[in-house]
Amino acid sequence: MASSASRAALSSIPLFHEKLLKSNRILAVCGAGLSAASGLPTFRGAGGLWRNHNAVDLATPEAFDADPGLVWLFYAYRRHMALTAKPNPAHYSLAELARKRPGFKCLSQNVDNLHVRANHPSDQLSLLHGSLFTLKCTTCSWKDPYNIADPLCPALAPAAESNPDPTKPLPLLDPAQPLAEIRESELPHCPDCKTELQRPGVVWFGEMLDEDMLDDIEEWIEKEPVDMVLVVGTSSAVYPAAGYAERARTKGRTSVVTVNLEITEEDWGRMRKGDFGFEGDASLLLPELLRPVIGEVKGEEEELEG
Ligand code: BJW
Ligand code: ZN
Repeated sequence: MASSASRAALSSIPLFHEKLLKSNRILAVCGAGLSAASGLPTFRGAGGLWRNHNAVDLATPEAFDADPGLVWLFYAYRRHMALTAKPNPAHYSLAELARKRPGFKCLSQNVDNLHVRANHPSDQLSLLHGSLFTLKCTTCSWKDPYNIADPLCPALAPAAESNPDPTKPLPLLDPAQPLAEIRESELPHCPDCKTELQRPGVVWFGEMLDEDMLDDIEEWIEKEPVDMVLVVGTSSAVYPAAGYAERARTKGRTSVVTVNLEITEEDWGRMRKGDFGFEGDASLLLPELLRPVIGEVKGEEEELEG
């Protein structure tokens, strides 16, 4: 465990600002906690249940093969939620950091499109796990890079309904209310091969991330030493994302900065001299932490166009 003296240094905003102002090559690794203040649930811990299913268990090719209707409803609901959500000050702060620091690159595991809607420069953003708004064929190479139809098809309409009684859970989310069975024939099919189902363009467990994107990230890390890695709102439980902070570390130079609602004793114990840990809501912390570089950030959203 870090001693109380070093704990004070690890969470010192003035020391962090000093390091930030000297940092040009900055990497961020973001997760679901970044979008929590936008009202989108995280995967693990509270909020990680969808009906009586673990969200993580639905994010697999096996779950889709076993029950494509159920998995499509889960994703249709997440599309609807993400479309109704708005980027929060954390998304806008990272987007502004990208404009102010050309040497900044943001790797995000989030599939909700909120970085894009916060106008994060696209050449400084890698969406590790794809997007809820990309559709692809389960089998052939057909892809629709951006589709925001909501509902996507009549069978998925229950996922796009507003709550008739906000004092009660949405019927779709109440495990006590049975789901209408969705037949495969009612789900969206590939317009090219015609026979196969469409699926969300996200990366499920056991699937490869986009290889060109992984090569770009490797090249970026290898190019020159990294001054700072911001690890924001992620449990760092999923690879390869979880490995990038240590992968980018040059001993004695790189500060790894954890910004998370909860920092465990184990996390504090793993931090090294020059690292930082800030415990709290990323939407409040990031604007304050990045202020010396980004100033006061006013969020202006990118228009959604179908
Ligand atoms: C706040 C907050 C607030 C809350 N402010 N903070 C090496 C070792 C072992 C295993 C592997 C390995 N390499 C690869 C693997 C296998 C596997 C893996 O990592 N398994 C682990 C379980 C160990 N990885 C893969 O399969 C990946 N593919 C791959 O590597 O291919 C090659 C290969 C395959 C097989 C073997 C070896 C190599 C693909 C991973 C795909 C992950 N997909 C998902 C679903 C995406 C689609 C969707 O969104 O539905 O991605 S799973 C889910 O987890 C989702 C997330 O992006 C991801 C990470 O979750 P995240 O974002 O960290 O969320 P949470 O909920 O876990 O944490 C939220 C955090 O926020 C918490 O810490 C809160 O405290 C905090 N928080 N509110 C700040 N307001
Ligand atoms: Zn197809």
